[in-house]
Amino acid sequence: MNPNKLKELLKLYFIMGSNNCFENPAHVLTEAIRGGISLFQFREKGEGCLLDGNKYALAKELQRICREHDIPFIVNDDIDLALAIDADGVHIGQEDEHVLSVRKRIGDKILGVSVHTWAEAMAAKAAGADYFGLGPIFPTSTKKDAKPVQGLSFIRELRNKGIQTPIVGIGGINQENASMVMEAGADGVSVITAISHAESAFKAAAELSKQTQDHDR
Ligand code: TZP
Ligand code: MG
Repeated sequence: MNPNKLKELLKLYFIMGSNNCFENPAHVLTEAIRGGISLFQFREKGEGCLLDGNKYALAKELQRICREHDIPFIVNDDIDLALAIDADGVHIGQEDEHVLSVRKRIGDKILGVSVHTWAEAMAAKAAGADYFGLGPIFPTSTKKDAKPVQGLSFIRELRNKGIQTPIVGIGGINQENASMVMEAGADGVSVITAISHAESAFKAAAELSKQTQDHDR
């Protein structure tokens, strides 16, 4: 995808699965969209997550909501699911299928890759990643096997070295610190609980959206 168009989409990237929600996931997503998210990732993993047909059914339901509002729908890890439902893209980590092989399978769909080092970033770029996910930026309890907190230094390093690839930060990002992530050079922020656990997903998304829009460069 065109990097500038993707940078716009990454501004407020909401990630969610059923086990991240206290309320009906379809409702949480609808409210988040109303609040102004720009991209959605279906991440159905971890304790208590849905499997097989139930996972598929929720993916279809959330995808339909995204389509109604022109929000691209990204699938975490599960390339088979992404292909089966014709998702708009996938996001993978270093432990998942190799970037090159995923790129071959998904054609020109959006491909995001989590990277933690310069070498990982360069390899992901060479293999066809459209954007980098960097994190955890701040402490988070949402991902149990998260790598050590990296702060803003890696975002700054990539930008200082002239890397133009779209970057989104993840991990512990909320209304208080989102603007720091943008200032460091990210194109957007991805959040799970700042929206999914908020009393109002609408208000949380609206506030975060304002923070990221204010950083138009
Ligand atoms: N990858 C790195 S941190 C993280 C993922 C999926 C979890 C982010 O969740 P939260 O609730 O926004 O901190
Ligand atoms: Mg993964």
